[in-house]
Amino acid sequence: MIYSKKYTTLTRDELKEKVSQHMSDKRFQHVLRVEKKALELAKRYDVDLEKASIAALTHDYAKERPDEEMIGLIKSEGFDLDLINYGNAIWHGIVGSFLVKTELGINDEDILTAIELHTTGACEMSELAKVIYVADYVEEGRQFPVVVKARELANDNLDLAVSFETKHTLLYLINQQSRIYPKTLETYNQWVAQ
Ligand code: DGI
Ligand code: FE
Ligand code: FE
Repeated sequence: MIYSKKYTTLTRDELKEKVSQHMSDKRFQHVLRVEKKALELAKRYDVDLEKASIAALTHDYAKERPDEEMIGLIKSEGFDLDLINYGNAIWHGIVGSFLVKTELGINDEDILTAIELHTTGACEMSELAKVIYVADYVEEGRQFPVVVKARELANDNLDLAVSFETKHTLLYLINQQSRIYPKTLETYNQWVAQ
């Protein structure tokens, strides 16, 4: 894909190169599969393809940052201090969106919000945010049992795919006795609860 330069001065190859420098090859391959799926969903649901590509390539940009660096940013940049009670699973989207802006120079709010929400979802999500949230869950490398159903829903109805993913992520987290971030619960109440 040829970028228009509206959202980043980098070419797609330059952006890929910068992202790959911050993660293992295994995770970078996941990022490329998320981009592939995000582009497929963006075409189907009439979302800007360039924004989908950029958001997908950068969504896990901060996934391998040291915890100390992330905690430092939470404190110095005025993020909700409750975040410190969680881990990188929750930080990498929220703080990651800040790093994508400051280190990669991407300023588009829709892209940054899609990165920010990609793990927890939110009550209100743009179509781009839904595409990234769902593409991350159903990309071809994912293997958990319910992914087959999630892929079907992603193909048929983006909102039903968001709801299904939210429900099954929460079920998974409860089974693991993980701490639930309040925004994850808000997403559940909005998208799943009767
Ligand atoms: O970064 P990825 O592994 O590609 O995927 P992700 O960003 O969607 O999710 C990262 C992890 O975060 C995943 O194992 C699910 C988990 N997660 C989602 N919501 C919550 C959560 N973990 C905790 N502890 N609490 C949550 O509310
Ligand atoms: Fe992630
Ligand atoms: Fe991911």
